[in-house]
Amino acid sequence: MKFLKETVLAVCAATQALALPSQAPPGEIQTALANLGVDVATIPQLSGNPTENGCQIACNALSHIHGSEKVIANNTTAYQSITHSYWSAQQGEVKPACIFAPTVDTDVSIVILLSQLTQCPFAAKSGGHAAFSGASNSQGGITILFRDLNEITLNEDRSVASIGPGNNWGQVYKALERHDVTVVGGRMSDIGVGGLLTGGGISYCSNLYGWALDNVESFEVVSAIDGNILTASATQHPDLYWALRGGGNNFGLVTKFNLYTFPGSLLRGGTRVFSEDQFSNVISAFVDVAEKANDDPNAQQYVMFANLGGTNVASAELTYAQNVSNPAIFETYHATPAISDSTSSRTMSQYADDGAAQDPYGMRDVFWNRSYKLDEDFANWVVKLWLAVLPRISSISNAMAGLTFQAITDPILEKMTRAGGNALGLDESNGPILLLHVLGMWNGASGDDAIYRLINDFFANVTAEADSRGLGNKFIYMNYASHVQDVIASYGADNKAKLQKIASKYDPAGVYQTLQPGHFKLTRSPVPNPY
Ligand SMILES: Cc1cc2nc3c(=O)[nH]c(=O)nc-3n(C[C@H](O)[C@H](O)[C@H](O)COP(=O)(O)OP(=O)(O)OC[C@H]3O[C@@H](n4cnc5c(N)ncnc54)[C@H](O)[C@@H]3O)c2cc1C
Ligand SMILES: *[C@@H]1O[C@H](CO)[C@@H](O)[C@H](O)[C@H]1NC(C)=O
Ligand SMILES: *[C@@H]1O[C@H](CO)[C@@H](O)[C@H](O)[C@H]1NC(C)=O
Ligand SMILES: *[C@@H]1O[C@H](CO)[C@@H](O)[C@H](O)[C@H]1NC(C)=O
Ligand SMILES: *[C@@H]1O[C@H](CO)[C@@H](O)[C@H](O)[C@H]1NC(C)=O
Ligand SMILES: CC(=O)N[C@H]1CO[C@H](CO)[C@@H](O)[C@@H]1O
Repeated sequence: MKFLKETVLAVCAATQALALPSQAPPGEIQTALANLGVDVATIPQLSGNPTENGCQIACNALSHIHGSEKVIANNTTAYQSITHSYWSAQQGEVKPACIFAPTVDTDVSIVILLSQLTQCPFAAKSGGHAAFSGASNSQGGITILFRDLNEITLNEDRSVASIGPGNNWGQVYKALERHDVTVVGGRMSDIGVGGLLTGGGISYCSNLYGWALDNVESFEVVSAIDGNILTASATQHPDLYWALRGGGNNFGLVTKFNLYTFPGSLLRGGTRVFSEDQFSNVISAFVDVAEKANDDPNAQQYVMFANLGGTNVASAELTYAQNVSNPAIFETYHATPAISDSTSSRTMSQYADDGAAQDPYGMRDVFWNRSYKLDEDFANWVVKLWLAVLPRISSISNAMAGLTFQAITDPILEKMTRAGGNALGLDESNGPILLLHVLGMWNGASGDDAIYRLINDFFANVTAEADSRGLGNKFIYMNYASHVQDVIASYGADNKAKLQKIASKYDPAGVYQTLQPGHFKLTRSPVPNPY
């Protein structure tokens, strides 16, 4: 970083020229930048030209401070390859004014302060798997690309791994397997560390250890006030630690996740595919395994119902966190005849790579979710309704959709109370919970409205039926939620109020909620629901 010297007045002038709301007094931001070695008054772009827009000023200032390696300009091939690296087409279409790739945590501090000074909005990309537009790519603003914050280290006794947000889970598992340990993380290699951990995190080991956010020892997070790096743990800033476990990107950008480790990394499992005549047996097996999670927490499952090439199938992913063949807990599945079965023993990283190999990029995608109380009759009713919806989806060109069942089991809910608990608003009295999500994939924006409306209507009907059976549950899982769902409200009024209070303590100007408009905000869904 270049160290710069000079006067204060020019900056105040530049800031006043931009006449901007939501920010700390410019003098304070400037002092904070000076503490990081940046004298904004010496940056020509910042000290002058009020005819330029804030984002041009911010991008030019970043180039001035960091040089061109960390700042990827609009219209370059590097820029294009990064915008093409998002999972969904909706995010790839977003065009930031520039992309900034920090290499140390204080680079993130500087960009957060510069954003306030210029009022240029930003978004941050870890694995880029959030599906909807703007979640981790900023239209006309600065996209912060975590790619190079890619540390993976173990502490001396190997009990805690320190992971930078530039990693995906495949990189994490591979590095840790060399030391014969693993962490609770995503099930596919290419999912990012950052989004998964701040929203939830369902892993192959969740019945054993809980969701990923309940296995974070501490977060290192950039304060919007002065760019300082705060540690949030059970003992330091415990309110922030609670809020970061489910509060998404509203409290700060996390520059390091310190995760508890667990021994071993061998799994035995695979995909078992069933035909439609077995669906009621599959649902019965799903409910049975979910209810017995406390008897043998090595087991993990999800089941997707979809139409493949004209045939309705249920595809069950059944894994066991030890190298054991045919564990008793999967008995009801094993008693049900399958069309195919890919079960084998694999390391966590092999398993996650195999999953990622089937994960297409560049489609238009949507995730949409609701949760309900687990109940076998209701689950059968839901699948019947879904089978009625599937032909409507296949009539949209190049579209496919799957309905997935997962369970938030008693042992998972019990772990949610760990170290002061998390922000999700779930407790054991709710459980076990049936988490439903629909994944839609299609080509061409002309299909957007039909797909969104269809999934919206499906969930409206399912929710009405659940309510009439007394099986309603308000929780919405952020990491599977759609752009029109208000996730934070689903955590309950008390948790929402508590989250807002913590945000106003650590980010009184609301920088992470207003200058970072993408993804789920404390008071709203990413976009209003028009359906
Ligand atoms: C194919 C597929 C498989 C999936 N499998 C699983 C699974 O096994 N288990 C599960 O629980 N979920 C799963 N998900 C859901 C997944 O957890 C979410 O999509 C998650 O948001 C992806 O995180 P990311 O870092 O890749 O996304 P990004 O789009 O990079 O980030 C998502 C959001 O998190 C914010 N964010 C990222 N990094 C940080 C940070 N360091 N600090 C603060 N905010 C940050 C971003 O700004 C953005 O708003 C899956 C999704 C897909 C598409
Ligand atoms: C952007 O790219 C287009 C072609 O892709 C080129 O014609 C144009 O000159 C470029 N603009 C800048 C500012 O580099
Ligand atoms: C990118 O540059 C082009 C000119 O090449 C310009 O028209 C466009 O507005 C720029 N996009 C952004 C997001 O700044
Ligand atoms: C896993 O168990 C199978 C037998 O069920 C055995 O053949 C295989 O070697 C084991 N794999 C490892 C890595 O221990
Ligand atoms: C669900 O309800 C809506 C009206 O609320 C209706 O239009 C739709 O056809 C229903 N059925 C399905 C399968 O979505
Ligand atoms: C809390 C929330 O976002 N609820 C929405 C969930 O989806 C239904 C439609 O499926 C909406 O009506 C709810 O407002």
